[in-house]
Amino acid sequence: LRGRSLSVTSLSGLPQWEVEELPIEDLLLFEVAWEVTNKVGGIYTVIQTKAKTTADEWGDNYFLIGPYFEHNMKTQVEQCEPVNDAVRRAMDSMNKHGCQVHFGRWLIEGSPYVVLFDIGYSAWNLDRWKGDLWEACSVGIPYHDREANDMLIFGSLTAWFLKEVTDNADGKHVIAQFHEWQAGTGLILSRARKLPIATIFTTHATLLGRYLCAANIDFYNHLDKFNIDKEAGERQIYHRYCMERASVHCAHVFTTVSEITAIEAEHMLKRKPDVVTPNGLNVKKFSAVHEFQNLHAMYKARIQDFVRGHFYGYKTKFHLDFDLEKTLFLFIAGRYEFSNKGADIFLEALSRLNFLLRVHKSDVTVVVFFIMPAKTNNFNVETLKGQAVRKQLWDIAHSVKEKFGKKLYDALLRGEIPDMDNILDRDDITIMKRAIFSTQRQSLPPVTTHNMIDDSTDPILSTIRRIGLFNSRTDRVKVILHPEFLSSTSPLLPMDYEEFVRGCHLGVFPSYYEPWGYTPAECTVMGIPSVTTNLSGFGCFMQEHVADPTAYGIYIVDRRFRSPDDSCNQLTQFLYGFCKQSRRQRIIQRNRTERLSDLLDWRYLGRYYQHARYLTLSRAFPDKFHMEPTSPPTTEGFKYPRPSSVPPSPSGSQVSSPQSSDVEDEEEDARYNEEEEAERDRLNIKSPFSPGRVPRGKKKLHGEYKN
Ligand code: G6P
Ligand code: 1S3
Repeated sequence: LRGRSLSVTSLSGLPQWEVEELPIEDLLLFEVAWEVTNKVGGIYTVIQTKAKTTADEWGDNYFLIGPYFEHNMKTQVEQCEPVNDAVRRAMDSMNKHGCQVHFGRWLIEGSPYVVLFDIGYSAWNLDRWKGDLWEACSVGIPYHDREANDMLIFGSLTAWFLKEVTDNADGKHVIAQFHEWQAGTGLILSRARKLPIATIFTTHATLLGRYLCAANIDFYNHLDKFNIDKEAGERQIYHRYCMERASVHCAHVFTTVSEITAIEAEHMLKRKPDVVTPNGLNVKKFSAVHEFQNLHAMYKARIQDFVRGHFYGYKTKFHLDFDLEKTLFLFIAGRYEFSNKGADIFLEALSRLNFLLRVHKSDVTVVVFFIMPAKTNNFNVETLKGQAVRKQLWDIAHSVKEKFGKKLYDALLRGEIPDMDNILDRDDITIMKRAIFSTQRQSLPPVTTHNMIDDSTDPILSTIRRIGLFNSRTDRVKVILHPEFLSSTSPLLPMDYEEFVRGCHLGVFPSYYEPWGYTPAECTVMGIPSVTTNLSGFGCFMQEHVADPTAYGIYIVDRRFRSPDDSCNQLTQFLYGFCKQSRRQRIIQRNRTERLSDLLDWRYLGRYYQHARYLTLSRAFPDKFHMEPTSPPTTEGFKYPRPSSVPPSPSGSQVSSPQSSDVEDEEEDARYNEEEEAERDRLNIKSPFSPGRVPRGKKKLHGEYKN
């Protein structure tokens, strides 16, 4: 039977692409990850944001497999009975044999089905399963590595479940995609048992890459020189490394999230990925064009309030002496891996920026937030006091304003203009004076909001001490370490992460080790410019697909071909250039940044996953599925064009970011209008993905499907 492929038209000018159509009704798709309903790191974001696109495509034939945790189940999953016979029978059989398998709908967009295994409940099988793994691939797991043991239980349960499903699949073909080494044993055991499933293994980072980079080794220039077994052994992760490498080599199709990680994988794991599947996001468009700009203003006001409290003070050398209207908010956020995430060069660049702003007598102040979770012993008193003082001043101002307003109103009713000198009585003045006096402080605003457990050895605090960025009055760069993820219920900074990002001006992520890097991607879809690097998957992707990333507010630091000092200087120049922009220029830049969202939408990037699925089917069941030789799909050569209002300049140079100093107001207005017009034009383009999608259940076959 000859199938056909579907030509997907472009999303706001993105390239067309032939997408393989699969006979979904004859297939079952399982995606296995430790982070299903379980937020640990970036893989959670991949699975959670992609769920809607995959569920739209696969409907009731799509299942996610993950670990069961009571809290996650209660808060994120609506329990229900499986409709699918094979899944129901598999669960029943396992539950009858001493396992606890839970089923439900994950309450996220797309509401995918989830199958969750209780790891602790099945732990009694551990020794037997260790034996199975040894039989399958001669990998032994030491008893003291609790995490690896848990992963073995998870993998063994997954393989058991898939065996039961395939036994009951009633002719349906099964695809199973396993994410990262944690899910890998499920794949190894399935293959060792010769289960009739098409498998995909996706790595989001390599174990050795992460370890070696964190040790400050010149990783990318020595990729082919490492004795990998020895390196893994020395770090006591040899067994984990073996689990990872065996998973990679057992899979019909091996994928990773970026070109840079593909190169790394080839060297560390000795297999070239078959497909690169860049990470997307579930991009939501507001009906109002500039809503994201309004949200920026709204959330910035909330951050300003926090800053008012943090830098409170009166008539001492410590008081809040900078203009919040000329203050920029920068931030770095993520897993606390000091050098891998680039916190080291960021701090160094901030010290240089501070110097530049001071010598050029800039009136701009930069407040930089480090949102990286570390061990703490709650908020520190000084930080809490700052917010309490601010609140007190606010309350007093409010009550005096009420009294003042009433007196003014009464006077006007009497037809008089009140005597302004006497409108406030002595008590009011006393209360206000006392409030002002109470805001005196004897120390500098703290550089951290929490009591740090490892205060003396903490790498961020140690670097701050060394470079001397202590939030003193003369510093134009102020630093605040918030060593906890943000939450809207925090008594200090009650905002969730998304609100905070929207309120900031620039996200700075100068990572050294970053297979993809969701943080700058999230900034982009919210219309917030960001700094990334050419060692991050996201940075490379943008470099490849955007003609002039800087013009769009994507600053890419070269950490691959420059020395650390040169990279740091480049970062400093990016930051300094950003500080010199006028408000108007920042608004223009945000508009441009937000325009790149389509490129990061799963509706566009999901097709790489589609391709990987098709490829694995054609390898696992070659007599049923046939892969066209024209694949894999590629966007090679496609570049998002330079914004129309940017004058020609060397690509990637900073010149293309809208600079304030040399742009006349009139010229600037003209550009602004042009930008606006272009944006309106863009919005008239109807997205082909919404109404044009092939409805579920009406999929056509692709390639040869002989049944
Ligand atoms: C948004 C709002 C504007 C506001 C601006 C501030 O664009 O719509 O009303 O003036 O943000 O921008 P800034 O970069 O100074 O925070
Ligand atoms: C990994 O999480 P990480 O922050 O440890 O996977 C993410 C999702 O693919 C990726 O964005 C990130 O770069 C990796 O490092």
